Amino acid sequence: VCNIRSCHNKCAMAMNSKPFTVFVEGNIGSGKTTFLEHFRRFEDITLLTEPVEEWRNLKGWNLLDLMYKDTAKWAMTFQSYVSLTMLEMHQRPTPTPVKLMERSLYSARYCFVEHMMRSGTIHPAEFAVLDEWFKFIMNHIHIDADLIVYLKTTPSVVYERIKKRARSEEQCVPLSYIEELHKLHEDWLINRQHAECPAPVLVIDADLDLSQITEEYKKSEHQILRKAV
Ligand code: DGT
Repeated sequence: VCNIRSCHNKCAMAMNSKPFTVFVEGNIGSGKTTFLEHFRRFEDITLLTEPVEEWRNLKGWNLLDLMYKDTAKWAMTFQSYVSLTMLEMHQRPTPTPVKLMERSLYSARYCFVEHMMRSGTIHPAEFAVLDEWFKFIMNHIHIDADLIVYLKTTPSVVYERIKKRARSEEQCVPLSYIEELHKLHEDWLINRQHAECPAPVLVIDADLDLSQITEEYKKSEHQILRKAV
C-alpha cells in the first residue's frame, strides 16, 4: 500500500522500477539512525532502520544480549539471524523511488563476521558456513545497491557516544572492539580490500555533534534525492 501523498503516477512508476537503494554504513554509534531520521521529511523515501528490536526480542529471546554476554557460544546464532533480517530488508518491496537502509548484508559479513573470524571468536568451521551462505546469497539473489553513505568517525568519539546512550547490551563493549570495527569499515569502504563494494561510496564526517551534523547530512541530500523519479 502506498502512503505517499500526492504522487499517484510517481508511485506507480516506482512500483514498476527498482528504487534507488542507499545503504547507510558506519561504526556502532556513528549516527546511522539519526541520518535516516533526517530524511524522514522527504516523502518519496522509504526508510528501513536496522532490526535491532527484532534481535532483542525473538520469541522473547534477546539474541543481542546473549551474543555480547557469551560471544563464543552465541555469535553464530546471532549472525545467522542478522543475515535473515538483513536479507528480508534487502528484499522488501518499496513503494517509493528511493530506499534508505541502515546497514546491509555486506557490513554484517565484511565487518562483524570478519572480526569474529580474525579474533577467533567463531570456529573456522562456523566462519566457513557463514561465508558459504553469504556467497550463495550474492550469487543467487540480486541485492540492489546504488550508493553507500559511509558515516566516518573516530573510534574514541563513538566510544563516548556508546557509553552515553548506555544501551544495556553494549555496557561491556571495549574501545578496542570499536577500533577494530573502525578498521574493518575502512578496509571495506576506503581501502577496498574486498572484491565486493557494491556501489560508490559517499563519505561523511560523522564526528560532528548533533548541533552541527545537520549541515553535513545536507551535503548528501542532492546525491540521494536527485535520483528520485
Ligand atoms: P547508530 O545509529 O549509528 O548509533 O547505530 P547503532 O549503533 O544503533 O547500530 P549498529 O548497527 O552499529 O549496531 C547495533 C548493535 O548491534 C551494536 O551493538 C552492534 C550490533 N551489530 C550490528 N550488526 C551486527 C552484526 O552483524 N554482528 C554483530 N556481532 N553485531 C552487530
